Amino acid sequence: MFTRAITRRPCRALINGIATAQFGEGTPDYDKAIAQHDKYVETLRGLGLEVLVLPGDERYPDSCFVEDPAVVMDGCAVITNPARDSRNGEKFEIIDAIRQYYTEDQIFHIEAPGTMEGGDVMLVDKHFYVGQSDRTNKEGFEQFKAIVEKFGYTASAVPVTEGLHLKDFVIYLENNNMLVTEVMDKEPQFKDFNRFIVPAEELYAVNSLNINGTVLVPKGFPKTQKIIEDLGYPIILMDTNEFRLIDGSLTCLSLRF
Ligand code: CIR
Repeated sequence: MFTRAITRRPCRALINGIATAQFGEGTPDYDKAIAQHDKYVETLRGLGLEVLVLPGDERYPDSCFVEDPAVVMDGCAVITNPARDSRNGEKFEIIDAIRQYYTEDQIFHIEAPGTMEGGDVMLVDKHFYVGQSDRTNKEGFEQFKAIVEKFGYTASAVPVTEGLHLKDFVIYLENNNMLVTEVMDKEPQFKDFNRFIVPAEELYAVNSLNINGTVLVPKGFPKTQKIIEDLGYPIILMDTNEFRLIDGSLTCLSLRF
C-alpha cells in the first residue's frame, strides 16, 4: 500500500530532455506538460497519497522524472548514479526530499563505476528485478543487490535489449499479473507470472501504474486499456503526451512508498 509520493514539477528546459523517439517524435510543450503534471499529482492525491511536489530545476531538463535518481522501499532508500551526464546531478537534488522520510542510516548510494536509474527497478513483493540496460550496468546492479539484501529483499538482473528502461517493457500489476512486450514475454524469470502481451503499436502503455489497486493508464491505447479493464482493475486514463515525447511515462514521474 502506497501512502506517499515524491514528484518534481517540469522545468522549462524540459524541451531539451533526452529523446530517442522510441514513443514518437516532437518537442514537449511546457504549459501542457505543467497541466499534465498537475493532473498527475491531483490523481495521486485523489487516490489517498500524500504527495510532495519539488520545484522545477532548470539545470536538469529531465528532472521531473524523479523515479530515476532514487529507489525507495520500506526501511531503505538508494540514491542511484544516473548514467547520462545531463542527469547525473539529479542524484544530489533528490536527497533532501529523501531525508524527509528516511534517516541517514537508511540512505545508501550507488557509486561509480556503477550506474543505475530507477526506471530499471521493478519490485514484486520482496524481489527486485533490475534491468541491465544502457543506463544500469552490472556494477550498479551488484551494489544495489548488496544494499537491499541487508533489508530482507532479493534482486536479480534482467537483460533490457530493446530501448531505455526495464519498466518500459514490463510492468507488474499485482496478483501475479504482468504487462509485457513480446520480448519480455520470453524472459525465463517471468515464466510463472500471468503475462499479458501489449501489442507493439501500444508499447508506451506497458508503463501503466498501479496505485493501491487502481491502475493509471496512458490515454490513447485502447487495447492495453481493455486488457487491464478485463482483469478487473478500476482505471484512470492519464494524458502524459508531453512527457512521452522525451521517453517519459507514468512511473517515471514519481517515487512511491
Ligand atoms: C531520459 O532519457 O532519461 C528521460 N528523457 C526519460 C526518463 C524516463 N524515466 C523512466 O522511464 N523512469
